[in-house]
Amino acid sequence: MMRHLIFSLLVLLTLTMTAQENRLIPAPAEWSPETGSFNLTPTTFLLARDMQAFQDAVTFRDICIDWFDFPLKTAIKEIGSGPYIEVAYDSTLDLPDGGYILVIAPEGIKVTGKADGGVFHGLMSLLQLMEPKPDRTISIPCQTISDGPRFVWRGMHLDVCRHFFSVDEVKQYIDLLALYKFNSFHWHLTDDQGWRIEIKQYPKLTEVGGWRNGTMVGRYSDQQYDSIRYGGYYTQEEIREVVDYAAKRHINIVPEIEMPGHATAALAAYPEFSCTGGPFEVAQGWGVFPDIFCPTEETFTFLENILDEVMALFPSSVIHIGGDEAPKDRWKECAHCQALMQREGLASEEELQSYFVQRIEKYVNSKGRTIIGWDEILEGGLAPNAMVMSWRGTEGGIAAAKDKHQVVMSPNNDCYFDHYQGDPANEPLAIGGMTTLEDVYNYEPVPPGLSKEESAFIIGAQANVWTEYILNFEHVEYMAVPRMIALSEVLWSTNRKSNFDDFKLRLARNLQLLDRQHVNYSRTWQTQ
Ligand code: TNX
Repeated sequence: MMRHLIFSLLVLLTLTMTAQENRLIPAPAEWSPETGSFNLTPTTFLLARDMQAFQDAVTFRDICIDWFDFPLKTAIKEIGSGPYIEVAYDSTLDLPDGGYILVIAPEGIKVTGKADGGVFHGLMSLLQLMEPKPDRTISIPCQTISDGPRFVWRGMHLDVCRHFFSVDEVKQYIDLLALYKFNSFHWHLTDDQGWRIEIKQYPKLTEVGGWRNGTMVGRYSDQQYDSIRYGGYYTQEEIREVVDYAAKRHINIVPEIEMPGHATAALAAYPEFSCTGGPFEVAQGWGVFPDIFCPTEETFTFLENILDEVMALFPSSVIHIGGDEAPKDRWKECAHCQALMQREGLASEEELQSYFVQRIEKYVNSKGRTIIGWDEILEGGLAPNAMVMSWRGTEGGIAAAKDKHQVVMSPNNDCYFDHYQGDPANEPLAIGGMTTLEDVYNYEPVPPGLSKEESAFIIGAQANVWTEYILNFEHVEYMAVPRMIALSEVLWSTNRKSNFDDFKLRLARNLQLLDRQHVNYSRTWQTQ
């Protein structure tokens, strides 16, 4: 009887131990739990062995204050006596770039990271393991983790045009990306319904293009509008602040400036860059609009000047130029466009779009950057060095990879977080579709039918949060979380077992972290 009891107790103890330890998402490549725990106290030093690691240490200290109201002392020095967390860069680690080794022992913690992001990713794992106690110390279970990412592009997107989100809210979004080891934030800054980035040479882009005189409310089919002036934009100073905030979290921001379509807000401000001359109003409803940039020399100069300011603000090696959903009606009726097509020997308006994108690509390349565009940029011929974001399914991505172009997969079936995540009868109004947590978890970014060499051009994936039907930041959180947590495992983990039940167990524990930050995540998956 006694033996039975001891055995049961042991089983219970092991279970609670694994329960405590096994809440890391994305799942690490290798981990071994050990007995005991490290206790973080206000006298624990966070020691960096080099300047790069010191920057990560300082960011981690800030995050610990934010999350746990816990002040860690930070310094660049060798280990002395007393408990410590030590962080160091090590380019010789036998791990993929961004990988790390995290050793948690009763006497101290060591995080060694490879290349850009390694130490920080290790610290984010550490953060997920931190368990605050009532006496204001923090307990961390002993273990060793050796980890590194599967894909180099682990992205999340946010549309701030259809609805606008403040600098603070964008930072909160970036915090979530950081916690789950995303490294790319695609900031969708311009669209028909609003231009959201200050451009000094063209102040009307935000003065006029940043505001609309009403917004579609409710279902698209109802065609109802309010008449409330709505808008906002980020100053260049605010943009720099966000870029810096993200960089400290090893997240690159890819800005998107839409062309030639989704340009109504820009054309409302500067109608001279359209084919008809306007006038136009910033769009109040959703959808695809016929007035797009006209491919005149003046338009190219305008766009190049804008891109100059954008590239000065964003260090990203990749600049998103949109390229999607550009109806060709205006170009078909435009004498300038038709003459240009004749002169350049272009057989169709699709080829004219390709000419447009190639000119922009040449300009962006001349500044040492690469363009990425939605898969429509394949139509009429892909620009020579362009990367492709495949959203209308996987075909565009497959074609681009076969053509030796780098591809970020973002197919709408699996990666559109504006879709419903559960029965529409119980969910807030969404654009449509159905992408459950399980769909995201089981998503495989490398499509079948590619050879090994071709597959290497699929550099990762990204989920998109379009905000036509997402009115505030709490709703962004509801749509993005926990689906983005599932995607993080798809993108990071090399040993994903595709065991959704196991993922759900870890997720339940992991979400306790987000309760602390009052993140408005969805619980729909709990009833599926
Ligand atoms: C298509 S995805 C769009 C967006 C919409 C989205 C809604 C893409 C490149 N274009 O403009 O917001 O669908 O799901």
